[in-house]
Amino acid sequence: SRIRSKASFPSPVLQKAIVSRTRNEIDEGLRPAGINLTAKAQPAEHKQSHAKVLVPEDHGMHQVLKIDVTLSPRDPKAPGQFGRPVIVPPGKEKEAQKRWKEGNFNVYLSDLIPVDRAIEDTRPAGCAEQLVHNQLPTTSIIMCFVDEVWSTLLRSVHSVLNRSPQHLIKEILLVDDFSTKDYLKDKLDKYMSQFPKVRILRLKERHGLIRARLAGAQNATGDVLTFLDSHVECNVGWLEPLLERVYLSRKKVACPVIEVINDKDMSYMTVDNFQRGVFVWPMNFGWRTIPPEVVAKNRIKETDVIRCPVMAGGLFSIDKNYFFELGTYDPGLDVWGGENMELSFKVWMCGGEIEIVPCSRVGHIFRNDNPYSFPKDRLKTVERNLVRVAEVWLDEYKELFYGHGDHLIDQRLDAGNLTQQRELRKKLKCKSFKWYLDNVFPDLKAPIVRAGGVLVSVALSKCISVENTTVILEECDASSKSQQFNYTWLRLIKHEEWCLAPVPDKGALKLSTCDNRNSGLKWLHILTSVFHPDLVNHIVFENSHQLLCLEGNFSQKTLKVAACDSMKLHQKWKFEKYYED
Ligand code: UD2
Ligand code: MN
Repeated sequence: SRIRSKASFPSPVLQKAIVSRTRNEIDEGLRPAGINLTAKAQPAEHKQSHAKVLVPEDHGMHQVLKIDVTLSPRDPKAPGQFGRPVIVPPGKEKEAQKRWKEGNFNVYLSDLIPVDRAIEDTRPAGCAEQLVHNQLPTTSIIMCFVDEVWSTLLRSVHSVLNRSPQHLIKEILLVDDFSTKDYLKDKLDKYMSQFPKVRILRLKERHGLIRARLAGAQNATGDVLTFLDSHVECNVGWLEPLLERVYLSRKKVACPVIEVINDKDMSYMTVDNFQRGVFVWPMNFGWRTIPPEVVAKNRIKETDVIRCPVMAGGLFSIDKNYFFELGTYDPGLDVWGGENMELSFKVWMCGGEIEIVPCSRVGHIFRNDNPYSFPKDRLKTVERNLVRVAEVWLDEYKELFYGHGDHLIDQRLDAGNLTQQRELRKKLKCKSFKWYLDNVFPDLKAPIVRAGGVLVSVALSKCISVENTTVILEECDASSKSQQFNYTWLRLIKHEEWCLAPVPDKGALKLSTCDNRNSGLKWLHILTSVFHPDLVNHIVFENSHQLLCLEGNFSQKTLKVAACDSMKLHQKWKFEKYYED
């Protein structure tokens, strides 16, 4: 369905061979907050470790975090260790199946895997040697959750604690979005109390992930906000490359490469390099690989930062003050979905940048369905969110969003009050969506109308021409102004500001003032044959009882609507140009 952006996720690639690890072993000791790992934080300890420091500290930079090579997983033989796939033990299949729905992934296996398991260091070669500034800003990690599975929530937190330089983590804010599960109350409080940096913020009612993140942001004390989902595993050295980008420019929003924690066997899988976050109409997020020839021609390296038209949404670092300057998220967005589009457009159009940082990698459990309930209908919630985004940010291109949807939601859906969001856009002096398309996402196909030029009768080779407030058939003349029509995404047949419409109950035609919401003006020009193979090239008007088709009569130079008939050549039409693929 249109809102499951993850369907377009590229096949979660090459599970990397499990190599035996002699260097850079990941620390698997349950390491409570308070142990420093970097040269910056604790130079003395760092010198003792085996990690090499290439550049002395006074040069102002240091290498990204290396985990002390002398540390090794507590239990190297434990299931899932090093990110290996796990198999449900014989006889336990039923139980595993039963527990699947607790999180819409293999919860049974997750519970078998150590909460601090090691995973492969999947970074491209060169990342471990990269330098970052000593003066990196601190960050608050914000993790919202609603009824998250115990073991995955813990694994998320441990991966942050164990694989981040201590001094950069101001706090880990767990925002409990009104969970119903008992274990997420006292038991969680007690468990997390061993980690002084972990704070739990409990919301008194369900906020949805967007407003839950905002609650987290309002309570954060770090310089940078780093948002994470509650079922992730941060990989070695994940944090510093993100903060480095924000440090270089406070208007950079830095995203890690999102890798895949397999929902069935819980293995940690890497993904292809050179992927950008993009969207396709009607605003579905997806990843698209930069074509190999572009990579070659521009000598793009695997470690190079990638500019992204949109972010996936869940995992990113943003300067806290900048986030508030941008007006945060639209707080009118409900529960789930669309907020990644909103923030992406806002950042780009209002002077910022969104980047994927290949040296930062975080695994995430991609699931086929949300494991929690939506207070209202799920589809409607997401569509409403997207309508808010479209109405505020897409300018004239919003028609492409509506036109690609399954139905014309702008007519029915109350997206709520948008005044504040529109004023914010003005106040921030943000650029147009056209600018965004030209400069940030030039490869998006976004023709402003579907078809245009002269409208030719296939059988008669004559063209429709405007005469007073109606239309007639004439010799075609592509240069004639009165023969120019556009077929819009909202299904209007437009001549300048006038729209073609049937006169109700008469069969005759007229030109009326255009109105995107008036169904009395909407035509379906069928170009492909999926639903109505018999009506390809027809121009169909649907009234309450039947399908009417635009029909030409050359001897009388007239046009009318009549019952659709797939055999009638007089009902077949072609525009001069079609802008879709
Ligand atoms: C993706 C994003 C996710 C968010 C989402 C909506 C990634 C990896 N994930 O879907 O972060 O941007 O798209 O556009 O990019 N949650 C709440 N309250 C709610 C619903 C969810 O706290 O009412 C939490 C949830 O427990 C999870 C996070 O919000 O930690 C994201 O939800 P998700 O994992 O269901 O979203 P996902 O990964 O399908
Ligand atoms: Mn998620």
